Amino acid sequence: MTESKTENLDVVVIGAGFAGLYALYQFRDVLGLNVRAFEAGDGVGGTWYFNRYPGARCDSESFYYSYSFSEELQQEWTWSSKYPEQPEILKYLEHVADRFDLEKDIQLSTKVVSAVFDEAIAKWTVKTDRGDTLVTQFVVTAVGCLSAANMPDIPGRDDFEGVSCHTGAWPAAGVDFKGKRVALIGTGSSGIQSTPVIAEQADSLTVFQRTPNYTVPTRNKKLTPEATAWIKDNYTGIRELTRETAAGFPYHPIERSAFDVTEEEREEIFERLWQEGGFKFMWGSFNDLMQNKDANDLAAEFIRKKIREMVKDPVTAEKLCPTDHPWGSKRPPIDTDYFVTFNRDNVELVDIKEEPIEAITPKGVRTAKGEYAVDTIVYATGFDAMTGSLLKIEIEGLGGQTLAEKWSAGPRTYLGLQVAGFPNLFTITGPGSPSVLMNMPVAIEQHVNWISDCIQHMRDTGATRIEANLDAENKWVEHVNEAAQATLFYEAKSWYLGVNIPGKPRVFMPYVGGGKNYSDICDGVVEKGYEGFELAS
Ligand code: NA7
Repeated sequence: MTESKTENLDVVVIGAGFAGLYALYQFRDVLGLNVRAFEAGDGVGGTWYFNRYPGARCDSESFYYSYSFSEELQQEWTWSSKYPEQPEILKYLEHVADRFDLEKDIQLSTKVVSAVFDEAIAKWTVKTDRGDTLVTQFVVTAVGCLSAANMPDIPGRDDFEGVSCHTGAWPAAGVDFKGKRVALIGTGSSGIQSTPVIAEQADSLTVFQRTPNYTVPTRNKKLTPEATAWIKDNYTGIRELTRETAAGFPYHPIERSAFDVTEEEREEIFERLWQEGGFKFMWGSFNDLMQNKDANDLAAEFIRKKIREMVKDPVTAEKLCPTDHPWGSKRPPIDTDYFVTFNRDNVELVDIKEEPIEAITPKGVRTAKGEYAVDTIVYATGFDAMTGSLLKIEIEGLGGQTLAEKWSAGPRTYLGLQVAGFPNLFTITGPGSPSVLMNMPVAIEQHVNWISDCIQHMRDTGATRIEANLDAENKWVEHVNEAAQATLFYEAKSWYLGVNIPGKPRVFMPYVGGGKNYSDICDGVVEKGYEGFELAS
């Protein structure tokens, strides 16, 4: 604890990543409110501050995985490549913080530990781990959907004598793999991105895989001056298109079923998109891959065929072939040289369904078949997604009810923006909104703009308190569930459903209805006088 301060504010923003930085700018510089942001990291950047593992890069292309709110910003910033690496994205966010003079209102290295609503004054009292007490009208969470690292509770984990690190909380000083024997646990996006890079640096790498994953090549490339000029000339149209589409990408998805074409044509389409790389394999191929299992099987089989072609050892290839879930039903990674890395002499794959991990020993990882002695263990084991970071904060709403109590059977929100019983609390990209199923900056800007308009509306009309109505919340939760059940998303044990965290309620958290459809719903709510919300003075 350092010195104790008490401040009166209009808005407390929790987090200073993509969402928190824009929220601070919008509320402070556009609405003119008294705002303070709190950030656990020693620097701004959120996800891009903490996920500095080797090979970390964005899966969305730089020219649309970026802010659209400032024409000057988008004209002055030049991206080096299609899919930039973590250091470049962090530099971009630091530039944004600097350019808009945001840092003076961000308290770094500070965690918000509690927020309690005082009904008598319709304000929140927020406390931090550094002894601050803030009284504020609004609390806006910008804590990220994938920010509470999941360290698996493996017996003996803390007895390991070497270096342990989690991809989502990577040491700022980096980890030296040179000459080391490394174990990597987890084969989601983070494991898939880091495996080839660690394999190049380490003496040996043993990848412990629980579930094989489908991944499509990224095929990153430098942006030429001509491509950059085209992007900068066309930003207006690009940004409009991101707001018009389901996933927040500036591309219209193909309106074609996998069964509208012949087998040869289908192979040719998959092959062309495989060569092109990136998520286009999904939205640029056929429109029924996430609805129709037969269509999905065709894409899945195409990827398995590619794995068998790339991986020389047939036993390893088979272990790497996913068969237990439809392609895309878990968040699909994209990769750079993942599968061919298993052809290296210094890389071994351990299928932990065949030989479960029994313990971490002082010297390494012990499975049912024996001990793997290593110097370093990399946990690429993901996150307590969407709710983890929110529930780490003791949030207490009306009648002393905590958010943890309210969400004991899974998250419940209205539009992913507010929670009944928690007035004047807004959750940027909260559960129940499209969030992680979209290009995040587009989802974030839509949410911040909606919240900002709402606060302005309250100021204009003299309202001091807004709360989601319980009935509207119940209907929205039902709608979010129904939308997911109509897709193949329910067929995977994914973090979308909370299955990766032992004991977490199995509730599909993001809204699959699509970004454009969702933002229309949010706009419709406003047009109907904030339907489903109760505003009061
Ligand atoms: P993910 O996608 O949640 O992947 C985590 C991986 O770790 C996945 O392969 C898990 O296997 C595995 N895992 C999790 N817990 C364990 C335990 N206890 N033992 C062994 N293996 C385990 O996280 P990422 O960080 O890779 O990616 C997160 C998001 O970042 C990604 O979706 C993109 O949005 C960007 P499982 O599949 O659960 O069997």
